[in-house]
Amino acid sequence: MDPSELRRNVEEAVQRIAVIDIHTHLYPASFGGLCRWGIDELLTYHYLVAELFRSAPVSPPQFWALTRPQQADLIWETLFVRNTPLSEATAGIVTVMKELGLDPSQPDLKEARLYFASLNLDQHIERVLDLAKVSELVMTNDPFHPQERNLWEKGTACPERFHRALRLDPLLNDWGSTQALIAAQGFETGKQLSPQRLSETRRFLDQWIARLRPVYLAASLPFDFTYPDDSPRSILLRGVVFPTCLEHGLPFAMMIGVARGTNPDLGEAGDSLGYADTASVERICWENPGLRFLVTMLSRENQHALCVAARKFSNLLPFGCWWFLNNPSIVAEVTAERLELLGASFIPQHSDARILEQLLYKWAHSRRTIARVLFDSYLRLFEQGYRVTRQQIDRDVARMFSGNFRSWVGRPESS
Ligand code: FIX
Ligand code: ZN
Repeated sequence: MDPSELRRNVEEAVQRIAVIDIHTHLYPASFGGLCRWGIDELLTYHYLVAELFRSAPVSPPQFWALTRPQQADLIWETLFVRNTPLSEATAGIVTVMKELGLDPSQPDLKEARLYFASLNLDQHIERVLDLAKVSELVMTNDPFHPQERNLWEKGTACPERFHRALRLDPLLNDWGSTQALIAAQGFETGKQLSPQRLSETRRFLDQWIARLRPVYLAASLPFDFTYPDDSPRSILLRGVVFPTCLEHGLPFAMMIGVARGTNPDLGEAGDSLGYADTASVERICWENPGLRFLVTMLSRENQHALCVAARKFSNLLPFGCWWFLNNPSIVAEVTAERLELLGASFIPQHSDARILEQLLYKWAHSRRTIARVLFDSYLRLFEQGYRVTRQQIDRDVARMFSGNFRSWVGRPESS
C-alpha cells in the first residue's frame, strides 16, 4: 500500500474500532437523575460554564440563580449565537448536534428541546453508544455520595457494559470527615489510624467491592500529592488501598494533578491544575510490583515524565488525555510522545463524559487526532521500506482501544 492507502487504512481502522471508555461519569437510565443527558445538560456542562463567564457580563451568583434551561439559553446565546463555537467544548456541541441531525446554527434551543423530549432514554443510550462505537464504559462510583449509595444499597440494576469503578477521593483526600461517614455505617474508624481501624476500613471497601464488582479502584489526587508522607492518605494507601487491590486482584487508577476549588464561585467549573510529582508514582509502582496501576496526569508538563516512568515500571499503564488535555492539539502531542516512548503499550484516550451525548464528540474528535498521529508513526516505517499490513494496523489499534485495558483488568474478550 502507498502512503495515501496507508493513511486511509489507518483512518478506517481507528474510526471502526469499538472502544472501552475506561473513565466516564455516566450512568445507565436505571440510575435516574444521575444519568445526565439532553441539550440543557450538555450546554450547562462545567467546561461551557467556565467559558460563559469570559464572554458574558454575568456574575457567578447571577448565573447560579437561573434555572438550568435559563442557564442553557444564556450559554447558547453567548457562545453559539453572539460568538463562534471555536473552543473544543463548544465545537463538541456542534459535533453532537450534527451526529443527531440537529441544526447547530439555530438562534435558540426550541428544535433541540423538542427533539430530546421525543426520545426514549433507553433507546437513546443504545443509539449514542453505537454511534460513538463505545462497546463498554467504566463509571465513576462514589460510595460516599448519598444518592448513589442509596441506589446501590437497594440493588438498582446496572447493565454489564456499564462497568463500575470504586472511587475513593473522600477517603484519601478528606479522611477527617470521611471516617465519620464510615463509622456511621457501623465500622470502627476514627481520625487517628490504628491497625484495627485500617482493617475496619478495608472491611468497608470489601463490602463495596462485593456490591459493585468494580473493574478497578480509583482516586483523583491533588497536584501536590506526594508519597510516602506522614499524611492519613499515605497511611491509607499503604495500609488499606494497596492491600485491598492486591487481595481482590484489582488495578488502582490514580488521576493526579487537580487543584480542586481554585475558584469556588464557579462550582464544578472552578477546579484547576498543577504540576505534580511523578517520582511519587514511581515509588508507588516500585513498592507494589504485584499491583497494576492506571495513571493519568492533568498537567501537560507531566506527560513526558509519566511516559518515562512507564518505561521503568511495566505495572504502570498511562491512560487518556485528561480534562484540560483533551484538546486536539494536546492529544496529538501526548499521543505522539507516547507512541515514541511506549509503542502501543498505553491507552490513548478516555472520554470523561458526564453527559451521555458528549461521547459523540469526545470520541469523534479523539479518533480523528489519534488516527493522524498513528499514521505518522506508520509512515516513518514506510519511508524505511517497512511495509505494514492492515492486519498489523488493526492489531495495534485494537490493543490501544481495548486490549490493553482488558489485560489490565483481567477481562478476556468474551466478558
Ligand atoms: O476527577 C475526575 O474524575 C475529573 O474528571 C472530574 O472531576 C472533572 O470535573 C471532569 O469531569 C473533567 O473532565
Ligand atoms: Zn473524571
